[in-house]
Amino acid sequence: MKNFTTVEDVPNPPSLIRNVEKLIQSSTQSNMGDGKTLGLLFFNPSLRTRLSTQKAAQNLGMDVIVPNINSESWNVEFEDGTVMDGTTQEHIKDTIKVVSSYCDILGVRTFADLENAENDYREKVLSNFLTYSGIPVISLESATLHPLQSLTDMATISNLNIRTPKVVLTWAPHPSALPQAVSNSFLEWLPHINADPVITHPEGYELSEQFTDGIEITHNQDEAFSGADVIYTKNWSSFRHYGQTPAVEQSWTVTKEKMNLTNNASFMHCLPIRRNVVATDAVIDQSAVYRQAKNREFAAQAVLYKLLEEL
Ligand code: AN0
Ligand code: CP
Repeated sequence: MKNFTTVEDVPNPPSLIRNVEKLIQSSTQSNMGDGKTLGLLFFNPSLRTRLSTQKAAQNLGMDVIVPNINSESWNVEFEDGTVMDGTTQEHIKDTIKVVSSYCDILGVRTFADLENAENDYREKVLSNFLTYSGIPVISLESATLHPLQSLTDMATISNLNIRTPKVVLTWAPHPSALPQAVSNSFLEWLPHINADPVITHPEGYELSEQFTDGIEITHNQDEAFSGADVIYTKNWSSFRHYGQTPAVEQSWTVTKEKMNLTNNASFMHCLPIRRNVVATDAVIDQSAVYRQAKNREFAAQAVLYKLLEEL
């Protein structure tokens, strides 16, 4: 494996998912990464991705460097061909070439700006990393995908040992506009496990057909929840009216009453979660979310291992 930015970078996704499951069942350490350095650049906030990826690298004997790129470095220019006589001091191309010269593998978090669908969906920032770094690149959530989260989610669902679980991706409310990345990515990975998927969201919140093609979609959340084994919850902003948050009539917050419609489903969410907005305290407190968060470490470890094998 050369990079890890989409499921399409992975030669054998089911095998990688199995490797994560093995680590979930029995964690291991190795010296595979001795003398190797992982660099992590976060242009957006993170708790889980930052810590789980650092921990995973340590489990493999790697050194990790994580500059505070937004607060203690130069202001980065992302536009090509700009006359840099304003507030930005260093071009992203130069940042990438310099940082990668100190590293063997480079991770980057760069969220969607939710202003221009074309720029976000052609992964304007991430593509610079693939072009200029010259070393393997890991997405720590890009404008449109979050593969470390999805790999974790697939392994967490497989580990439930349900033959063909009914997996529901449900939209839930949020006070601000969020990217589609977690949901797109979840759908991109789902065909690589045995699952019967259903998507439910209010009208106006259709995801890109690139990811939903062939999957049942309903605007009736109760109907979707009926008989579900997994309730995967996420807010996202509109794809069609890009980055907007059209008003929604009824409540889409996941409650105990709604969970009672399911087949005793596991409630999953990538976190961070707005309590009593996205889902109620009672739902979150009895959910799989902490297991999911812990499994991020194992997903990152399995990915780093694969990249180190080919260095
Ligand atoms: C981000 C998102 O929705 O993409 C990160 C999730 C892992 N969430 C927020 O910004 C709240
Ligand atoms: N789920 C996730 O990626 O969390 P962070 O944004 O805290 O890294």
